[in-house]
Amino acid sequence: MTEPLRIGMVGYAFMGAAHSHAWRTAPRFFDLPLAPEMTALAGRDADRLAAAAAKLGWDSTETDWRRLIERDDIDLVDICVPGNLHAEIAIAALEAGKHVLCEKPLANSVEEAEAMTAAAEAAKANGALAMCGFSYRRTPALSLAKRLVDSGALGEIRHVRAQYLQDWLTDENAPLTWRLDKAKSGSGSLGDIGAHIIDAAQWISGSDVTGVSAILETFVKERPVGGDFVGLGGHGGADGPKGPVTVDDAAVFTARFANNAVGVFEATRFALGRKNAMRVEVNGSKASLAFDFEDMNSLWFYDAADEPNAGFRKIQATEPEHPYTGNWWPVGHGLGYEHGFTHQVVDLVNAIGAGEQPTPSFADALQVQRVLAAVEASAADESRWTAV
Ligand code: SOE
Repeated sequence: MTEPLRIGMVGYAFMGAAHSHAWRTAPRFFDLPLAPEMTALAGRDADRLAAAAAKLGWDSTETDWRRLIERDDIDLVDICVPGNLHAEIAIAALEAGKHVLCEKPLANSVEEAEAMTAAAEAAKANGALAMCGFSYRRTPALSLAKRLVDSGALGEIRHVRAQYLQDWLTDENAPLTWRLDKAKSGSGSLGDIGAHIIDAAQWISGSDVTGVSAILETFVKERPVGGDFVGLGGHGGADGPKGPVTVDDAAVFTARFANNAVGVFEATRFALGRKNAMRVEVNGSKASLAFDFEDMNSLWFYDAADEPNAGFRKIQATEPEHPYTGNWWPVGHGLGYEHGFTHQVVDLVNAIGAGEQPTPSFADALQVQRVLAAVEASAADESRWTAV
């Protein structure tokens, strides 16, 4: 009999649905050392919470996350709420001896991220482990990119080009949701999607960003309060009351890495036509690779050792020997957005089972947070070069 791993999750919106799906699916496709049980879901509104628990498959509910943490039948707390709540919940859960999975970005400030990292270090000594949810690391093609860099196939890394392009805020009447409120989200495109490409760039290149020069811009300064919220954006009432957008709409920056590579980063929710173009391109001394989440099962690879003019070759990352893919469908059948979350749970449960630190750790996510802070400081000071 496999021992249970009893999960308590806080939040049940977009990320809550993605994580619920992952907890349910992971043990059905992967052999895990512990059996995840969807024990309790927490949220403030009792009616909506009950409906979400029924739909997503949770056994019980708590209208106060503190109560969730007090429960003896919870082993792991999964945090899927806006960033302003991450630090308080994560630290309380770790102090109570629970494992923690926390959505990205880790926090809304470096100070919070430092406190969370210190709590994670202290908890680790007592056997409780913490991980941050940078789910794109678990996309097979991007994971393959990391494997190729680690194998030395690219040689010395010289350029990292990373973009995260969406367009769901282009409608000026998209409502003023929490993602546009600095007090709740910490920042805009920068933290919401820029954090993903910073993490991916540092992880794949194996090197930290050491300095940046940045521009932040807010194109639409006021938006309707309320309105119909559909998916991420939706449509607000154009004639109703408006409130201020307090975060960036776009973040652009150049960067240096510790290994001497140079980087260019761009994160925006205003790139019309680009729906979820999370892109990473790396140029090394021997080879290059390129990835675009809008074609997420493919990795493009150019090897200077190939015959001249061979061009980039497309690797379909669906072979059984590619990361994660052997547990799914036959070659070429492809995976989707939700699989990244399932693989995240698989890696986390395996690490907990082995008593090893899962990655990205809170310390890894703190480094991302430091880059976010440096970008904001640089942008606020006419793009001055700012050390991380
Ligand atoms: C919204 O921009 C968002 O949902 C992000 O918050 C997620 O982290 C990303 O995976 C998709 O886009």
